Amino acid sequence: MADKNIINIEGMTDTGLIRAHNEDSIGNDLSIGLAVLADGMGGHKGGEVASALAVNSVLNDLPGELERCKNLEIDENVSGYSYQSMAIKNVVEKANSIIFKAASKQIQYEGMGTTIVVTMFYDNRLTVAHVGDSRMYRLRDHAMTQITNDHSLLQELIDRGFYTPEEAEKSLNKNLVTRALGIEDTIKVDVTEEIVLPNDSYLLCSDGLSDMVDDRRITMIMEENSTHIESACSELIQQALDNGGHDNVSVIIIEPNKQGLSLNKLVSKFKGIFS
Ligand SMILES: [Mn+2]
Repeated sequence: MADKNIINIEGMTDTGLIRAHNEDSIGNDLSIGLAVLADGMGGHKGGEVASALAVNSVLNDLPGELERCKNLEIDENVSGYSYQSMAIKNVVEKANSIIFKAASKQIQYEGMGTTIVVTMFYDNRLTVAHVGDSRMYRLRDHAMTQITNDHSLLQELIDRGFYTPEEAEKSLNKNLVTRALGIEDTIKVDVTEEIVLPNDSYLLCSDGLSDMVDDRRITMIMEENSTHIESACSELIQQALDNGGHDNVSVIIIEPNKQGLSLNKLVSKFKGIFS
C-alpha cells in the first residue's frame, strides 16, 4: 500500500514557549494525498476545539465528497476546476458550518474560529485551499515561493500599497486575520491548483513558524534536510523555539513520491496518444 502513495509526508506541532495550550491542529490522509493544518483562536479551549473540528471534519468528509463530485462528471474545461478542487472547497465550507454551529450552541465556545490550509496531491498536480494566515510554500530549484496569500489585515494593507513587504515584517499587527472558519455562517475559501514537479518540496505552516523564522532560514533548513523530511520538520520547530517560541508552531512537509508522479505522467501521456 505504502508504495502506491503519491506523496511522502511528515508533520509536527508544538505548544511553543509562551502559550499554555496548543490551539493548532494537523492531520493527513496518505491514501488520498491529503494534508490539513489549522490554527485556532478563542478563549476557554475554543481555539483547540475549532482547529480540531476543522481538521477532523475535512479528514472525515473528503473521501465521500471526492466520490460524490467525481460522479457528477463535471467538465473541468467549463468549470475551471478539477472535481478534487470542488470537493475540497465543499468540505472546507462544511467545516465552517460545523464550527459556527458548535460556537453558537455552547456559550464557552462563543466566538471561536480557526484558520485552515488544506492541500491534496493527485495526478501531477495539487489543489490548495485556505482561509486565514496559515500558509503553503513551495521549494523549487532552491527558490521558496509562498503559494497562499494571507487573509490578514497586514496583507490587505500590503495589497493596497500602504506597506511594502519589508515594512510589514516589522509591523506589530501580524496576527489580525480578516477571514476565519466558524465566525460567520458562510465563508469564502480561496482555491488554487498548481502543477507539481518531481523535485518540489512543499511546506504547510501556522504563523507560529512564519512569524518567528524568516523565509530565507526556512529555505535553508528545508534544503539542508532535503533527504529527511522528519528532521526538516523538527529543525523548523526548533528554530521557532530558539527564536522565542511566542506562539504554537506547526509544520507539515510534503514531497511528491517520484515513482507515483512519473507513473501518473506516463498514464496521461498514453491518454494523449489515444485521444
Ligand atoms: Mn498562531
